[in-house]
Amino acid sequence: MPTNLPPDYFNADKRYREAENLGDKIACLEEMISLVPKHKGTDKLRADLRRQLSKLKNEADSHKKHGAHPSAYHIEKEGAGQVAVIGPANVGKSALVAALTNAEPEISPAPHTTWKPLPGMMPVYNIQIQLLDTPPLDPVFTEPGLFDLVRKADLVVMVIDLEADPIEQYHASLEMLRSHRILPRDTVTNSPEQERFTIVPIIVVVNKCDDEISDENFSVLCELFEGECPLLPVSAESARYFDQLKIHIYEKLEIIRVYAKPPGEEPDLDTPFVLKKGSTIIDLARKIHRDFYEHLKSARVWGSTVFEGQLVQRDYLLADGDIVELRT
Ligand SMILES: Nc1nc2c(ncn2[C@@H]2O[C@H](COP(=O)(O)OP(=O)(O)OP(=O)(O)O)[C@@H](O)[C@H]2O)c(=O)[nH]1
Ligand SMILES: [Mg+2]
Repeated sequence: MPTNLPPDYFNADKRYREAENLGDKIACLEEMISLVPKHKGTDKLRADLRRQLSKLKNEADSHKKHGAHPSAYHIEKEGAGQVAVIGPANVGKSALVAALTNAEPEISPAPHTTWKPLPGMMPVYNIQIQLLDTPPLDPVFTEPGLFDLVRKADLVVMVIDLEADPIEQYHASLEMLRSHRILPRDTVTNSPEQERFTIVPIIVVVNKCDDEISDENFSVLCELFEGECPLLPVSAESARYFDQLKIHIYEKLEIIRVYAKPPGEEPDLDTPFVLKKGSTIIDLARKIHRDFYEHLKSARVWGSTVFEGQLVQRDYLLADGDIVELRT
């Protein structure tokens, strides 16, 4: 056994052995792989773990084909991005997901209403983003699957409650994430210790900002929060600030919408291709079809170029809203 494996590795290993379903086993293995320090002495261990992981993933795929149920915490990504809505009990996570998406989670004044995650699709501009309602963050009741879900999400929306103790809720939630080696991207300092953490982009949302009076309380909260992180107000009940929240989610996902235009035809502006920010012509070609990727001869762009319909190179950096004509 190689030396200098961190204690967390053994915790993950223990959970891996105890895990009862494939989804949880895969998540634990992925965690273990991320925890093994990279040096010659661990080459064999890392190779063994990877082999095991690929075996389990194959098994999971064949289960899926035969209709077996994966973990409730494993939710297939759909749409332009997967956003985990997390936070303490009763802050209004389910109310927000219900108001912003087509999902119909149970909402109740009693804490711990939600017991398993539920997806819903939220329209933003002309695309759909997947929101996941989740059970509350709670030091006693939260299942490890919730942290796996957070690690895999493209973005986390942490909800706190203006009417409760939002500062305490924020710190407690952050601490729970940290104890599962998850850090908000904005707090990353590049210290060696943080190498073993999963870094996730997080938006902190203050719910129950229902009216002007709560806006004043929100301003006070922002002052107290100075130096921590930006806060976004919202009210699931009265739909206040929904547009602002949706745009913020879109921007934080760091995606762009690009429209393909067949030569000599109009572009279809209703169905964009969604790409990561920083994508190029060749990334778009790859996304559309293998043939385009392999046989791409030229590309013209309307939008971010100096001239309309300008000929560009394969490594041309695309921008949100660009219209692209690819020729093979
Ligand atoms: N005033 C006000 N109440 C809200 C708002 N959003 C939710 N609530 C109320 O807050 C309570 C909790 O809402 P839920 O959506 O069930 O909260 P949750 O975070 O999903 O709770 P758990 O599933 O227990 O974690 C309910 O009584 C809601 O009606 C809001 O924007 N304003
Ligand atoms: Mg709920």
